[in-house]
Amino acid sequence: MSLTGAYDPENIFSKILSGGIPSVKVWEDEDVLAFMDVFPQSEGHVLVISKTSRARNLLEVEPEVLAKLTAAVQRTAKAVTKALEPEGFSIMQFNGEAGGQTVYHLHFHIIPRWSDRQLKG
Ligand code: DGP
Repeated sequence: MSLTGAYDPENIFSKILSGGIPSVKVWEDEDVLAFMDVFPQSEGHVLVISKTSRARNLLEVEPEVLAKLTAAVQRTAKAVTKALEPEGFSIMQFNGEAGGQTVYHLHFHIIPRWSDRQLKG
């Protein structure tokens, strides 16, 4: 899927938000949900999404939503670091099919890293 087009309300993360697909929630408030990635690249791989925006990618997201998302990414990264004590972590965010995106609801990956462990996938 390209960078242009309409938001698909049937996408997987939309269904997670509506409760149609279960998820393992890490944290949420009225604006943001953090939940475990079902295909984790490492132990503790978490996804952070907006509960209010229909932005498919970084180009479309409203600045005030992005501010809440990035604050939630930092908060989640701190929690994951405290819980799992990784040596580092990667924040990843893909846009468009050519950019590696598979679910077209804007999301951030938080992937804990250890120097002696290879990433999966
Ligand atoms: P991306 O390539 O950035 O669009 O990553 C999408 C991520 O979504 C990928 O790491 C796997 C994850 N994912 C796909 N389907 C589900 C699902 O049904 N539940 C959860 N928790 N994660 C999913």
